[in-house]
Amino acid sequence: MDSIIQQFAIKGEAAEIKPLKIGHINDSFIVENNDAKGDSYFLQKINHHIFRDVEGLQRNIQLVTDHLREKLLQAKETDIDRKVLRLVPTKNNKLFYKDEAGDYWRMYINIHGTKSYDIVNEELSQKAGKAFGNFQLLLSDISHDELIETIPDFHNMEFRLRQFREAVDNNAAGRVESCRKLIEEIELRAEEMCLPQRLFREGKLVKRINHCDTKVNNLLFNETDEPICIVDLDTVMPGFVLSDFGDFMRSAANNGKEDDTELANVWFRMDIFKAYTIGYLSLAKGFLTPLETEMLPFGAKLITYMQLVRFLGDYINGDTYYKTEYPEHNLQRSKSQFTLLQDIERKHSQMELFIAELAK
Ligand code: GN1
Ligand code: MG
Repeated sequence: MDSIIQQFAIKGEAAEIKPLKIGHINDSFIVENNDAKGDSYFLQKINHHIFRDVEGLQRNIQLVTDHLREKLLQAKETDIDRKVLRLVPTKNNKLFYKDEAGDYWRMYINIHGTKSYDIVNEELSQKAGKAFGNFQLLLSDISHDELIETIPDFHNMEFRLRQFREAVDNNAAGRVESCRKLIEEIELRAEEMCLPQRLFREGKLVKRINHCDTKVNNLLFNETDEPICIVDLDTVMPGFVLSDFGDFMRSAANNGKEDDTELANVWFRMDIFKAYTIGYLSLAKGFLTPLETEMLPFGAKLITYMQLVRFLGDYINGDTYYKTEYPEHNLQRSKSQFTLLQDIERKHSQMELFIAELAK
């Protein structure tokens, strides 16, 4: 590991390297600085089986962070180094390092004095809504063809269903029989969930630059619980705003965990939904179309459904995509997402009513 760190243009000397248990895809480490006053670093081994164009991925991140930094400078913000991620280049001035084993590495300056939450209260949720709304606003003037789709068709539901059906047909791990019921539930909703793709083709729904992984813990808060920085920029790409709204709901408004083994814990929190929506719309109402606003609750449903499809598809494939901690982990995740989905369906019209009132 030392030889990898040596490749990057860090200031000072690296001390302890601590592996972090975050994320289902990449491997992350904190690299402490020998000088306690110096920066510490956030090192990641990029999963290049998933992010196949690492060069393009890193270019995207550089572009997005440069753009955000420029916007904050223009707005005369202070403390900008804690508000935008900063990549540390290699000593040869590249944005990643490929080691002899063929693994890809990248490094950021670790932002000090921040925390993230897996569970939020209403106040934090409202602040998060503003922060993610502002993120979309700040990135709204990047032209779409400047960014590559780091994972092609990432949030395209039609594509995700094709992939899922292929997994079911192949039955590579012989698990299909054991999850027939969930497969049926997925198929029952398949057509409904492809609505955004159809609306897009009809020219009714637009794409904007989205984060595409707005899990609650991808927003860092500062010491006084103000949002300070949005992290995990691997999937910033054009998509429907429903994605970012929906993924926050899926993660933060779930009373239970994404992989909860106690399904009674899993239900949709309207208080978190309401607070986030108020925060988000206070920023986004200036650019959202009436259709986008109206469809936000659909976003919560869609992204929870999509995650169910992705987790169950991975279970059926024999756990080739997400990291798992035990053999049935992806199945447990699928059950939790399905339980949440059902509660979102129950509360869907309440959500629509709330948004209609707000948008008045
Ligand atoms: C993955 O690795 P992580 O936790 O940041 C996934 C997201 C899923 C999420 C589910 C590139 O994100 O799309 O929503 O797991 N990222 C990728 O928790 O597939
Ligand atoms: Mg992520």
